[in-house]
Amino acid sequence: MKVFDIPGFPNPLRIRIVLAEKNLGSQVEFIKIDLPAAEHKQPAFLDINPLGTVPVLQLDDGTNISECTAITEYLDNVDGNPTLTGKTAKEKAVIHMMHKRAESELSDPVGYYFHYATPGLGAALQPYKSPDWEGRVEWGNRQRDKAVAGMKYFDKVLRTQPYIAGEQFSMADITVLAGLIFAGFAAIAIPEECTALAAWQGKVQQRPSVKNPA
Ligand code: GTS
Repeated sequence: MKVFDIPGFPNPLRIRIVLAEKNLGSQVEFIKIDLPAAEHKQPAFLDINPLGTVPVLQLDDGTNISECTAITEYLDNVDGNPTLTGKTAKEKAVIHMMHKRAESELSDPVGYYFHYATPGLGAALQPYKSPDWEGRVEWGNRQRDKAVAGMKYFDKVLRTQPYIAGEQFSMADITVLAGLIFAGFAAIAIPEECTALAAWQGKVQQRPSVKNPA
């Protein structure tokens, strides 16, 4: 298997944590894509993922799988023993619900804020981020506010249960964690009152897969 990504970036980190959780890191060859140089927006990479995002998992038969949710589903189920995406119908449904919220209420808005309201990854990528749109900074700032509201939502969730989707660590935890890491990089602070979220972050940061991702 190959993974097209760039080390240290938040969405690639999600998959590198999954690979470590599933002990699959040694089976993967990583191909570095130069995001600040906009390599992911050039025809060669768009042939692999028309949406121009990383990470992408390429199977040995040449199948390209993009979207962290889809990649995680594959990696979690390939050994027949899913530990991150749920075993029962109910577990799967709740994990997917909370995972969608992790993306839509936290990690995606942080990314939009970073790319639209700040210089983002720099000059080479900005032409791909609607530079002529007058409202881009105001919209980006609203995405930052949405991300902060998302942090408050997950703080509330974690006041009643140990993990984002219930009693077990799951891919929803990985996505919230990556969202918080991205938020830190984009200088969006966790509100001080979000003590349950901060305590959870301290706890999941101790997991071996998070300390040593693939
Ligand atoms: N929904 C996608 C997924 O789940 O894989 C999001 C992937 C994504 O946005 N990746 C970022 C990217 O490729 C990389 S990261 O910097 O957020 O980690 N961004 C490219 C761009 O031009 O926005």
